[in-house]
Amino acid sequence: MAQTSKTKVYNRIIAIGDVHGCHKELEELLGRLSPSETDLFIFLGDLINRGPDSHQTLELARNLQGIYLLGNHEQRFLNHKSNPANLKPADQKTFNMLTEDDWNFLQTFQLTHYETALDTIFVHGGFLPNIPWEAQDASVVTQIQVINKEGLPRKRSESPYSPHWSRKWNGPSFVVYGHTPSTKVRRTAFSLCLDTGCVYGGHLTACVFPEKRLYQVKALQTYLS
Ligand SMILES: [Mn+2]
Repeated sequence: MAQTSKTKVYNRIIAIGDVHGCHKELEELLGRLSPSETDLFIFLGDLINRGPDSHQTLELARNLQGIYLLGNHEQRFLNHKSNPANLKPADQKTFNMLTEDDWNFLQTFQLTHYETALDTIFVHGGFLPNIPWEAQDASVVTQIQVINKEGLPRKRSESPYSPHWSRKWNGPSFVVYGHTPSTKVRRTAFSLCLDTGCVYGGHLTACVFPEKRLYQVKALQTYLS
């Protein structure tokens, strides 16, 4: 049985990778998982934007018993709520869909979640090695992909020959994350990435703990290339 840091005991802890507004795929994935009162869902961030319907995605997610992690997209939206002119042009469609309830929900998203019984940290982007994970900035944990020669966090596209942060992470805690899309689930001894690029026509992936069983739904189409 997977226990959480809250007092309640859950049978399953279910982590879900980047949904990016792919509400139909999320609905299908949830249908296959058959959520119950004894499940805890952990969304790994970037629930919104890019895909077809961020509003419906947030509705599906918030009706579960869940923990919702902040992705770089949620962070950008929250930073620009008072000044949407600073959002990227492609963000406008999502911005126009969000209701007051959606905004209130986004404000509850947290940076990290730690499960004691699993000795596992859940986060959107990841961590720098050699710094306590609890002490790392929001801009690092929501955005890191690779680590450059100077030891700084960068996007993969900015520093394509630099190693992924997960290659440098040697625990001791296990990390489950999203944000760096791959066609397949990416693993190391101390990490697991569940962003399998649904919005790019890949898959939406869930992982059920403690057994680490994967569930995947194929994207209905390529929403973004
Ligand atoms: Mn992201």
